[in-house]
Amino acid sequence: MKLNRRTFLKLSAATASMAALGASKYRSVDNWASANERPSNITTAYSVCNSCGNRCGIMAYLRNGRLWRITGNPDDNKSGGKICTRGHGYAQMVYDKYRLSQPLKRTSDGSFVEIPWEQAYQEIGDKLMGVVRKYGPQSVFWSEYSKPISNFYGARLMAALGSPNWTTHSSTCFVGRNVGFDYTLGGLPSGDYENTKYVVFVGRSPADGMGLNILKGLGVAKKKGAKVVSVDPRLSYSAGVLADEWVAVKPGTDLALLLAWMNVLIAENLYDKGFVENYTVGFAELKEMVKQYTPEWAETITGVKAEQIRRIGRELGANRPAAFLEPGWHAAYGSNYANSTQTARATAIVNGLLGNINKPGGLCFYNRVSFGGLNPELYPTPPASPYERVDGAGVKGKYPLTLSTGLHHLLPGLAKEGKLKAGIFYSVNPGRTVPDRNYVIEGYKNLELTIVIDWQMSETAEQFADYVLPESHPMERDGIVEAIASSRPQVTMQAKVIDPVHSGGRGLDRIVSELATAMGLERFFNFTLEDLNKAMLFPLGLFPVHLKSRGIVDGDAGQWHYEFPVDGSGKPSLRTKSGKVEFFSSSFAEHGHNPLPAWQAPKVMPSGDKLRMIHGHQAYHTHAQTMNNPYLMSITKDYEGDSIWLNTETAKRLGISDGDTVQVSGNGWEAKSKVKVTQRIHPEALFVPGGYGGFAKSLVRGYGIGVNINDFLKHDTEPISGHAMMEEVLVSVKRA
Ligand SMILES: Nc1nc2c(c(=O)[nH]1)N[C@H]1C(S)=C(S)[C@@H](COP(=O)(O)OP(=O)(O)OC[C@H]3O[C@@H](n4cnc5c(=O)[nH]c(N)nc54)[C@H](O)[C@@H]3O)O[C@H]1N2
Ligand SMILES: Nc1nc2c(c(=O)[nH]1)N[C@H]1C(S)=C(S)[C@@H](COP(=O)(O)OP(=O)(O)OC[C@H]3O[C@@H](n4cnc5c(=O)[nH]c(N)nc54)[C@H](O)[C@@H]3O)O[C@H]1N2
Ligand code: SF4
Ligand SMILES: [Mo]
Repeated sequence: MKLNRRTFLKLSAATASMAALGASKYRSVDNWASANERPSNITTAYSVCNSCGNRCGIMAYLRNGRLWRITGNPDDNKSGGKICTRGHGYAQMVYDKYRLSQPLKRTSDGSFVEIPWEQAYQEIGDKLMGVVRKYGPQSVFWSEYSKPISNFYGARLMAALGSPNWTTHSSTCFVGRNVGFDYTLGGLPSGDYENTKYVVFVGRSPADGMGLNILKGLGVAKKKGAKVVSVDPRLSYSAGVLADEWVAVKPGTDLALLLAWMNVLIAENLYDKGFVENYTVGFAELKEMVKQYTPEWAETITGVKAEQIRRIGRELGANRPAAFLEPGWHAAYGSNYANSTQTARATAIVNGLLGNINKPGGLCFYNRVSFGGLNPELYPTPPASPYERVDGAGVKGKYPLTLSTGLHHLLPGLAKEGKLKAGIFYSVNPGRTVPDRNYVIEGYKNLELTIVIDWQMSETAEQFADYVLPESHPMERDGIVEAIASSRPQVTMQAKVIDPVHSGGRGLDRIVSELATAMGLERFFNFTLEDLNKAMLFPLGLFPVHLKSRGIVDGDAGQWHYEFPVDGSGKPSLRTKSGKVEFFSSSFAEHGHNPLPAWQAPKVMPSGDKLRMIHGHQAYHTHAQTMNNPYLMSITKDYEGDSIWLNTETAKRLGISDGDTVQVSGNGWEAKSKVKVTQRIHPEALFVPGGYGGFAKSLVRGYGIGVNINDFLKHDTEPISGHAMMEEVLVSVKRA
């Protein structure tokens, strides 16, 4: 598994090409645009990139009113004024011929016909109210990829109907991480990247699963000599470009590594004693438990040499408090393994031992701006639903510890059981992004009413929508004001920068308000998006026009200090039960879960020629939504980005060569793929990139290209935070 940096840099042609796209070509636009010689047919406008959860500030350049280029907004303190390849590609989709332009209704032969909006509202409204009357409001759900606009309008529509089931994508993304951190640190802090001396990424690759704030901060820290370690079964592009050391862990075993670091920090007295004494609970129990988890023990589980584990543990201790384990997002403990929630707890605990909370170069809970809201006397707030969530999120005896955003991968099964009867999908494509294709499709097909709101077709729309409502492209509409969280809190908003290309599309605020009106619920939507934005900005002394003309404004959230949070009487006030870092979680114990993150193996383990299938994001694609994007798909073609990765030794043993077409089988699913044979992947793993394997016929540019890990997964749920398990799968591979 050895590889020197020079060979790697040659291999990373894809990254180099993206750097070229992102840096040299567009830098010249910035320079040119800031000069005073801008021709009069070029105008600029500010907005926010809607292509992923990072929501970077952007500047749009229009030539004769047509979107021409976008660049990062230099005032964005989080992104540092940069945008990624996907930002460029996403924006250009406004002019794509495959965009939806009119509401669609499914006919009896399964095809779709265009219908006017008024008819769509009337029919959907009647049917939705019919479902509510017949089965109760708890039989209706909302599902979304969490976005500011739908967080508000989706949740409000469900409340107006009396449904408790407003749901986001979180159970296939980050819920294990958040629950682990919430019950240990009382929330999810950010890394103080710029000031750190030592950072360990455990299954987080910010140059693939883009995190521009991380890349920006590390650029500064590395110039000051900071060390970066990447724990990843794969030498990711982040590991290759940013890391000083790669820890090639066996996938699914990160918990053992983390326990061994606790062991080293405690056994060698490298932890922060003052911090542990004042600001943590459960140290004695933790100390007792981790005695057994020596680096030698962890080597037998993780495959990482004991000396390497011990040395990194010592380096962490020597650099504290300006050293941290990055909180991660999806891969190692967001929603992949049976041990993910406890792995997230363990990550948070190592940080607690390092005493790095709110310290320079550590993990910080930054201030956030506080928005106002609509005056309920003028704009009545719908009452909270009296029913329990059908997916069991927050429900005693089911998933009481999980987030209020629900468990969206459970919904198809609940539809099959008849507990859910109607659903609205906004900016989410479970037909392609949720594990177990057959479970998802067969489940959702039982719904009596399915509405998809998107700007293009999707597997979800094709497979089970009764109505598809076209939202206008984000470049064509305003959004809700939002906070940018960083050491300097800021406020921004997604703003309309071009006139709509199609007259048929509408923004979600309008779609929801008009649909609610068709159902007689207009009293809860008697305001415009502008009214809402004004109400939210009021306490900040701002108006939407300020954000439209300036893009980003610094919010007044008070001076932020590097201090452990305390209340008025000086008592620790983290948002945990005790106000302190909880090494021992009494909440976990109360609900029958281990209060300490003892070693727990993942559900399945590779052996012989059975390999673990793992996945990860690709710098130039967003999940499955960019599979029909001609610009981004051309990068896939140029760099054979849809190839799966197989380790050189493993490939040799199986008689497979680089570039071969292989057959992959597991859990009753089979698929063919091109293979990239490389030393950059653990011998027991097979890596599947991104969200390929599209099967929506109307998304022609991605149809049938590559494979998708979800096809090889069987529906399953981790019991503590209730997330999906997206890497608990073994496959075999042979030459096709
Ligand atoms: N195979 C595979 N599965 C995955 C992942 C993966 O990388 N690979 N990643 C996992 C993770 S981390 C996550 S977060 C989830 C994401 O899961 P999803 O949210 O389902 O994924 P996406 O493919 O990003 O997009 C869903 C849909 O949103 C639409 N859309 C985009 N912008 C807008 C908009 O402004 N308005 C409307 N109405 N629609 C819009 C897109 O056209 C697309 O159809 O997937 C998870 N599942
Ligand atoms: N380009 C791009 N950027 C994105 C997104 C996108 O779709 N495209 N989506 C955004 C979203 S919603 C998310 S959730 C984040 C996700 O960002 P990340 O959390 O970084 O997630 P992944 O890309 O899934 O995986 C990161 C790394 O984890 C490794 N990995 C896989 N299994 C294991 C394991 O068992 N242990 C360890 N230690 N490592 C493992 C993979 O090889 C990969 O290099 O990215 C965000 N940014
Ligand atoms: S990271 Fe890229 S895709 Fe995500 S918001 Fe920023 S520019 Fe857009
Ligand atoms: Mo995600």
